[in-house]
Amino acid sequence: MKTYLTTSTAAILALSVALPANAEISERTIRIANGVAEDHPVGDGVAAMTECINEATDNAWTINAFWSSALGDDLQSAQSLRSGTLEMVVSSTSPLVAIEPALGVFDLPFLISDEAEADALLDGEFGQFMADMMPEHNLVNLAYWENGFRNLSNSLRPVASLEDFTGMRVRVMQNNIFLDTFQTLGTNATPMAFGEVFTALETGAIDAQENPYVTIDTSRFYEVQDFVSNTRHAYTPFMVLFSKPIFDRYSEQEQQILSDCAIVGRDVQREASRSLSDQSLQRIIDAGLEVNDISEDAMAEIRDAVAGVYDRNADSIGADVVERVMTELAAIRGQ
Ligand code: KDG
Repeated sequence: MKTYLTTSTAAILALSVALPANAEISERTIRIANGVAEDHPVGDGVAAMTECINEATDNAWTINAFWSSALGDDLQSAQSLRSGTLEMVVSSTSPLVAIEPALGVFDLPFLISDEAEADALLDGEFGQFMADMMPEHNLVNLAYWENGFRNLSNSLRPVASLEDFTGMRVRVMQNNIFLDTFQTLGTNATPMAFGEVFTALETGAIDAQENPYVTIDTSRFYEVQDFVSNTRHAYTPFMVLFSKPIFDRYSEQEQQILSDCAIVGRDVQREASRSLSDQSLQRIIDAGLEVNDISEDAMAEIRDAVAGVYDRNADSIGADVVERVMTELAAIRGQ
């Protein structure tokens, strides 16, 4: 596992050294759940966060990460946090709509255009507005990490137009916005937990799934798919969530260490996600998959087809939340 000592980690170190001599740091064990494999960029973020925590606590804490849904899927893990039986999960926002419907805002098709917008939105006022919804669900969001821009993979054909989606059996994350989007595109969409996707593709129970290149690579979906089409139809954030019942038992200094080190992990994880993306794409191509772009005209037709997803799901997300994200994005874009 790679290790990092970044400038921000050094800053954290300086802070931790400056902590009052009576800083309350007890011995702790933190278990981190996630659905992706350890060689996914989440692994880089966890390594950097762990190094930061070890330095700040003088190795008083033990960090144990569990990969590939070993402790359950995103939603199951988040429920364990809420009951105080698990410390941390790095989860996509999408399956958590079952806990907080407003999180569905991030699943609106083509909402975010690029990584700079994603960072500005998530690390700014809107991200804080969404994070502030978590404590009422017994969750604390420490940081937003990057799942990334999602592309369609399938075993049938290149998707180069709206018509090419027709009838395709596509697995989607478990929420109504993704279901609406892919049903509107003409597919036979099936909500499914991430841990079930590889087997469903391998057995032919489904034809397709959609995820960033780094996930198609590190979860080895390329072994059971033949085509990848560059739809970039949504940007999914990860939330680095902590159990509030457990968090509330930590001292202020310990809570600050968690928050600061999750941010250290964020910067490393995003960088790894973006630098690995091209390598993952090359591995997908080297594995023999056909990767296609989609023409501007075809993308315009696809975007138009799913534009109605916004209005149809505004009530379930919260009309104020949708309005707020659009206003924030307009400001980020200088509009
Ligand atoms: O824990 C993260 C994964 O389980 C999952 O959220 C990844 O994007 C993902 C998906 O398609 O479910």
